[in-house]
Amino acid sequence: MKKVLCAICAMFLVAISIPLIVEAASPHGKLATTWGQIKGEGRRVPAAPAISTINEVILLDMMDAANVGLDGQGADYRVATAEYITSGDSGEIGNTVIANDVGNKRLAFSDFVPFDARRTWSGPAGTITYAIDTTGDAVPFAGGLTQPQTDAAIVRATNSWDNLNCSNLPLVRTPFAGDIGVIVGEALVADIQHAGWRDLEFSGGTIGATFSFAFCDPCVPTPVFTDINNNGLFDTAFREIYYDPFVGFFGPPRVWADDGVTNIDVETVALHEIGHGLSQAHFGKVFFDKKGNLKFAPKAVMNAVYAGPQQTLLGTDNGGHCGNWAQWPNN
Ligand SMILES: [Ca+2]
Ligand SMILES: [Ca+2]
Ligand SMILES: [Ca+2]
Ligand SMILES: [Zn+2]
Repeated sequence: MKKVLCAICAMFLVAISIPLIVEAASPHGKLATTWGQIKGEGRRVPAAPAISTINEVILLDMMDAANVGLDGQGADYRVATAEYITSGDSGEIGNTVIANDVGNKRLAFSDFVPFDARRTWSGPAGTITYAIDTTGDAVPFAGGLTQPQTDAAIVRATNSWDNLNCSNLPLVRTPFAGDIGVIVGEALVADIQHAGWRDLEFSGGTIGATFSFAFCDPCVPTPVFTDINNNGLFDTAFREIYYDPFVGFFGPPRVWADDGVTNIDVETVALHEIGHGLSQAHFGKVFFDKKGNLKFAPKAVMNAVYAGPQQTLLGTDNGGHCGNWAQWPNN
């Protein structure tokens, strides 16, 4: 909770520093235009910008702050992208955002390199490790779930990916009792990290996000991300998953469930986020029809919007996973 309160402070800073963020974000043409007009009119408060824009400004600020911290530590990785998923009843659609200070934006997306010696938190060659925060962060503020229950739901979701026949990918848990979460200055112990429900507060309809960190060389003043296996993708260092604590932005505590019926279902969201952890992007067209009903083409766990419990992987989810991992670690 302490850190969520700190997040409040950080968000006030976001509000104050929005014009600066906007100028830094000039490659995001839409953002720059919107805020530039506001600035030109001398107004402090925008006239109802799209909620997704606010979601993304806040995500970008989290990423910038994390990267400033990593600069100070002399780390050889930086957060490069964040992918967020929204709840279907929010009327918003999730997206991917790219950190402001990513120098070589052309290679926006990243993937793990087999046998990458830089991933010292990874398992023996060919193993992808994961870790789940078991501190108080593992307990959502509402819904009554306990740490063992959220832990079990995340493990079930992990096993759904691990059990796909097309890949021989061992997903191995790293036991760790401390507070996990590099974005908030906590531990790095695995390739895929579940940081919990109490580290970051997302805005709008965002219910979860996965941050992708990639290796850089050099890392200062602007990170140049590496591609040591020349596959056209940044080399993933690790990925972190955060679950949203409050509806909207510090609204009522968000209710999380694990019965496979009640929203918001932990296993379903974990399944989606672990998909990102395993390098899958969002898939499928998602839109609202004229009556405001959510539509998918096709329906997939990797759709950018949560539409209720879906604890099994669907066709395109399997296809995407097999495309990424069938040859691992020989690719
Ligand atoms: Ca944590
Ligand atoms: Ca929220
Ligand atoms: Ca690469
Ligand atoms: Zn997503």
